[in-house]
Amino acid sequence: MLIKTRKPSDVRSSEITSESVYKDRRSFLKKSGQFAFAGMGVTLVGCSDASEAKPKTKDSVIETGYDNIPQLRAPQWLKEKVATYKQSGYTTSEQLTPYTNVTNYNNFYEFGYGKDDPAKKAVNLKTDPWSITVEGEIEKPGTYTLEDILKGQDVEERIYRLRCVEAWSMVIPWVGFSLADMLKRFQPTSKAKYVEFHTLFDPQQMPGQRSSFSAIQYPYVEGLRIDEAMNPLTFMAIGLYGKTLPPQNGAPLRLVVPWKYGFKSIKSIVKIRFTETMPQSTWVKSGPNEYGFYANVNPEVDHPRWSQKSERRLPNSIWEPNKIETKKFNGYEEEVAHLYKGMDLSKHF
Ligand SMILES: Nc1nc2c(c(=O)[nH]1)N[C@H]1C(S)=C(S)[C@@H](COP(=O)(O)O)O[C@H]1N2
Ligand SMILES: [Mo]
Repeated sequence: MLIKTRKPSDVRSSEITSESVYKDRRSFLKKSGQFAFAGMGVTLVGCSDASEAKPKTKDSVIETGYDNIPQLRAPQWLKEKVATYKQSGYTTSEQLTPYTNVTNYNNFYEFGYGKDDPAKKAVNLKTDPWSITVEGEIEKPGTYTLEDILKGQDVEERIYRLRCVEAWSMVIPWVGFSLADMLKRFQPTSKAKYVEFHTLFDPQQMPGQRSSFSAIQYPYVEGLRIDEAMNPLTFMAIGLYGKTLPPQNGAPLRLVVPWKYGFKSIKSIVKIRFTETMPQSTWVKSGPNEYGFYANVNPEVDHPRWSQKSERRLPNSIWEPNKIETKKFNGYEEEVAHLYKGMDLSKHF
């Protein structure tokens, strides 16, 4: 994302379609009875022209919301865990971003810089067995298997907006649990002022980590102040759209911090460290004048190379740019503004 400014046209119109268009098309297809599902995992063939409502090839798949979401390769116990999710009060009336966009328009630089690289190259990421090393200022350090971590942990669905620093956004139904629930179990000491997270480092599996021209250093590291980490909004996701997380979205577990730019929501976590001093996060290291530690969504503080006043809500196209105003703290001001009382957010961006 630091490499170049994305143009509004960087979502190919052939990959997306607006909700209303696909709904119209669905009813058209239902009525005409001409359409058979070809299975998921095929790119949504979209258009903004209703006259093209009939799919052209037999590979065409219409996005279907919660129906036909693929069950991915994951251990049976994890699939069952995700399936136990309950609805929660964390929701929004905004239109969900279709599964196709959520899983084919990604940032996961370990698998390349293209938005479609993660979907293509992360397919075989090995996520079982998976364990997480927890260390630093806590009473209960150790290496925990994913199963240990999820044992006795209830999961719920939360529909959150995700606002990327590149000025696009999505609305995603995650499945997971409050990060605070998990962190409390490690019994942080009074010296624990920050929490640092690391993504898997495995160049054999992650082609981006083998590149000598990498824009960022690996492993990918992110961090939160302890009160941010403990805020009820801060979420650990193990699924989306009711199923286990696709590898391109950070399987088997990733952070979701909805009031911050997307780069804080670190994927495929293998290490959590509690520290007394502020972690050195990947993006701050790579460009401290462009990416701050706090990275709170803030329309009043522009990125040095582009405005943060508005965003493209996916899916969009050049005909339907779907440009909306960016909200302070991504619309979660009521829940989190108090964390930054007295701070100059143009300095602590
Ligand atoms: N390990 C890792 N985590 C990452 C990234 C990454 O490149 N590597 N990209 C971040 C960015 S910039 C965004 S916008 C979100 C995108 O999450 P999504 O692809 O699930 O929508 O993941 C974040 N987490
Ligand atoms: Mo991002």
